[in-house]
Amino acid sequence: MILDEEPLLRSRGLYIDGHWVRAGAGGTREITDPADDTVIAVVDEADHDDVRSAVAAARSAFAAGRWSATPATERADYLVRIADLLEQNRDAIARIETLDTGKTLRESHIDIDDVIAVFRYYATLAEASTERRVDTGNPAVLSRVVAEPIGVCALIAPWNYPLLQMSWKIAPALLAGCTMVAKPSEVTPLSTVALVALIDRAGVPAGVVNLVQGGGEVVGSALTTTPEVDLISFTGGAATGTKIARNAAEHITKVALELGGKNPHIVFADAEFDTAVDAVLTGVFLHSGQVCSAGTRLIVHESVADDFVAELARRAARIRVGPGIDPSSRTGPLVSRQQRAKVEAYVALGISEGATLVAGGKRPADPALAHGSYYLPTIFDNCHRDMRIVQEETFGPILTVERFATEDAAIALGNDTAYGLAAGIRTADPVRGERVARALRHGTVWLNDFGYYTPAAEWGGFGRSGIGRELGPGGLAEYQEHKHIWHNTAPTVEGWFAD
Ligand code: TXE
Repeated sequence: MILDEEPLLRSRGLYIDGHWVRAGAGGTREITDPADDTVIAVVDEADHDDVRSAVAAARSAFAAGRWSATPATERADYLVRIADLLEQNRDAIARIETLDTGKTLRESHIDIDDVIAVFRYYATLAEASTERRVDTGNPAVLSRVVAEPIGVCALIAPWNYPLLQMSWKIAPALLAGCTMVAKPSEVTPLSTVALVALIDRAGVPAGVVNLVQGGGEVVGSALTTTPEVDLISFTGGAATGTKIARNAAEHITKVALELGGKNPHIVFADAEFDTAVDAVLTGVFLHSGQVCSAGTRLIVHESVADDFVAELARRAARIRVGPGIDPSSRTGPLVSRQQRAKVEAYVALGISEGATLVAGGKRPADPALAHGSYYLPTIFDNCHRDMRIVQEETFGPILTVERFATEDAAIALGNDTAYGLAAGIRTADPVRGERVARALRHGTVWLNDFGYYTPAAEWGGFGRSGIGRELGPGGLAEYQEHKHIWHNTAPTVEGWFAD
C-alpha cells in the first residue's frame, strides 16, 4: 500500500484521551485512490462503544476545566504551534490529500496553505475582548456579557475538502476552549489522521481533541444522538444535514450546518468576455465540480449567450483530466465510483429533461484512465428553472446554462434556488454589480471574481444551505455561549414584598 511508510500515518487508529487506540471491535476500512481504485491505506473503523469512549474523554476533559480555563492567548499558542507543524509537513499532507481525494497536487497545496492560514487567523482572535460591558442605567451595577466555550463539540466533515473543512471547525473550537470529537468522512480520513498526529505533537492536552473514524450510519449517528454533545458542527449533504438536525432536536443540541449549494454565476452583456469565460470554467470545473460553492448555474445575458457557450464548450473540451498526482492534470477524478454514478444519473436526467448537451457527457476515452472515477467536464445549454439539473446539487463537473433579458430576471433566476450558499456576478458596471450583490440571497457573493474566501470573513448559507457560519468572528461565536453577568456592587432592600 502506497501510504504504508508515511510517518504521519503511523497510526491509523482512533485518538482518544491523548492516546492512539485500536477500534474496540477490531473494525477496519480500506481507503482507495480514486485515480486508479487501488487501496492506499487501511484504517480503523469505530463502533458505538468507541464513540462513547471518545465523547466521554471530551466530556471529562471539559468538566476538568483546565483547557477552558487556560488563557485564550495560551490556547492561541497551540494554534500557532499546529500551524508551524502543518507548514513543516506541507508536502506530505498535500500528497496524502491528493491520493485520498483525487484532487490535483496544486489544489491540495492550496488547501493546506488555507488550513495553515485558518489556524493562524484564529490565533489572532485571542486578543479580541471576550467581554462586552452593558450600561444598565444603574451605576451600581457592573453588567457584562462574557463569551464562554459551549462545551463538547462533535465535528463531522465531508470528503471534498477533508482537511480544510475540518480545520474550519477544530481551530475555532480550540480557541474557544471547547473539547471535541472529530469525525472525518470515511471516504477520505487520512489528512485528518495526519492533522491529529500533529495536534498530539503540539502538546494539546489529553481529551481536548479526540478522533473517531467510520461511516455515518454508525459513528456519525452515535455522535449526533448523544445528549453528551453540546454542539454538532456538520458539513455535508442536505439529506444527512436534515437527519442530524432531527437527531439534535431530541436533546436541543445546537447545530451548525453547511449543506452545499446550487450556485448561480450571472454574466451580464458588458462583462469582459475572456475573464468571464475563464472564471465560469474555473468556478464550476475545479475539483471536478465537487465544491459546495461551485458555480454550477451559468445565467448569461441572451445577447452574448451563444458566443459565450460556444467558447465555454471549446475550452471545456480541452481541460486535461488525469490523476491528481500528475502535475500536467488540470482536474482529477471524482472522489468515488459512487459519486461518478450520481453524476452520470444527473447527465441522463438532463438529457431526458430536454437540455442540450454541448460538452462532455461521458467518461474520458483514454484507456489509461479506465480504472479511475473520471468524468469529463459537461455543459448543458437551453436549461430552465423547472429542470431538476438546474435545481439540485449534482456535485460533479456539470454546468447548466440559462439565459436572461433583464437585470430583474437575472436576480430572480439567481435567487430561484432552495439553497443560498454563493453566487457570482460579472459586469463592467460597478453600480449595477453592487445592486445585484445586495439583491442576491446567498451567503457569499463574488463580484468580478469567483471562489475566493478569507479566514477572516464568515462563510455559510441562506436557506437550505444551512444554519450558522464558519470562519471569521462569527465562526468562533458558534463555539461559544454568551453569559450575562449582572453584578450589583451596592445592593439595597427593594421592599417589593415589604412587611
Ligand atoms: O455526504 P454525507 P455524501 C453533498 C453532495 C453529495 C451529497 C452526498 O451533493 O453528492 O452531499 O454526499 C457523515 N449522522 N455534499 O453522502 O453523507 C459522513 O460519514 C451523522 C455537499 O458523501 O453528507 C461524512 O463524514 N453523520 C457537501 C459526512 O457526514 C453522518 C460536501 C458527510 O457525508 C450521517 C459533501 C449520519 N446519519 C457532500 N450520515 C458540502 N456541503 O460541501 C453520513 N454522515
